Amino acid sequence: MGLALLSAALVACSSAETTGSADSAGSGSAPPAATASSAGPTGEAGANTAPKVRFTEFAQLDMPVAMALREDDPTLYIAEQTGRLRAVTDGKVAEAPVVDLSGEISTGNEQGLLGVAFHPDGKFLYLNWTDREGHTHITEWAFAGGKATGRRDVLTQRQPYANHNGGQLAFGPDGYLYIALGDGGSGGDPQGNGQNLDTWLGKILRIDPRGTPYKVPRDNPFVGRQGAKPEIWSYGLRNPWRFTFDAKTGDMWIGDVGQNAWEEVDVEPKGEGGRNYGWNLKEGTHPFEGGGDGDGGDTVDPVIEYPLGEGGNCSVIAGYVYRGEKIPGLEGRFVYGDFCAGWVKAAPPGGSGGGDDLGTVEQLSSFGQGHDGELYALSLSGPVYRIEAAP
Ligand SMILES: [Ca+2]
Ligand SMILES: [Ca+2]
Repeated sequence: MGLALLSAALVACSSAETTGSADSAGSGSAPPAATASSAGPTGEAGANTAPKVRFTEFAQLDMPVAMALREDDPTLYIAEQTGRLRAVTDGKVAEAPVVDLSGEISTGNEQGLLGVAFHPDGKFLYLNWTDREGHTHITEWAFAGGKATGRRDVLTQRQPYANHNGGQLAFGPDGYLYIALGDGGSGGDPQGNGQNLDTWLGKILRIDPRGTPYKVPRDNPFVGRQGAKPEIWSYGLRNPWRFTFDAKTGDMWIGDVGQNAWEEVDVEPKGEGGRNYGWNLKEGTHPFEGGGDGDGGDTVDPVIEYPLGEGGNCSVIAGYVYRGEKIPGLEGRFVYGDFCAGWVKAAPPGGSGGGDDLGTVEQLSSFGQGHDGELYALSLSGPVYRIEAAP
């Protein structure tokens, strides 16, 4: 496996690495990239009112990018971009992978094994990955006794370019599988996929994956509309690498990676499908050059945006609204970060405003959420951290 290639950035990123966080044993010792938010109080929010937390490393993996849980199962299932799904129980990584796709994946910066989810019934496992030609597969395995068997392709999407493949898989509170697909790639969405309802690219899809090969929920927003794909849940997305559901409210939080200027976080009230998040008419709240004559006023603006490039920012990484009990000061706050700059922040409840700093994680790739609501942070460089209250 081409390690030099794989050690490159997950997403387009021209910036320097940052340090790991306080408890990240052995990570770099250089100071974090200078961002307004990398340490101490943020400029916009004044005093940092976030609770003090620490990032405690508890496992080391090979390019971890996604974490999933299974009902009534204490094991954490962590996807490695290099193609293996690993089981982590009590901080111990099982030697044998649950699934090994390492011989079948493509290995570009935004390719490989990208997402994992378990069906709410615990009996089926789903992975989102790109094959040797770069095309996206959503694949199912029957899961029992720690073993994945009965592999079945649920859905495939041809990819016109190597980048912007989305990646997230998550079951919503409605029991349906939501799938993130980027705009196909290149730059600026040259095919106009984000605004085209006749392609899955640049969308979040919603399906019932238990079917032949799957079923479209009858109440999907574009069912029956001519020229629109019925699997589409929401559109106008560039590269929604990660989205999550608020465990309490069911709202969806989407981190959509920006083009040249703005990184953004979108919030979707529970069950409100059919929304247009603007790309490529807009980037963040701003008109996108080359994206046409504006949005006609029917697009949904993000609740959080921050400038790309500034202070090493490159790609927003959506986390979770905190619903655990061990860090009361985080209750109801959306935890998210940036891949290159490495900062992790807690947005105020409801989202607006950038939020307060919690710390930094080198090459932050994703977040996870435990059965108890406590959060995890994954670093592409290997460590997986628990986010804990600082003593
Ligand atoms: Ca692509
Ligand atoms: Ca947008």
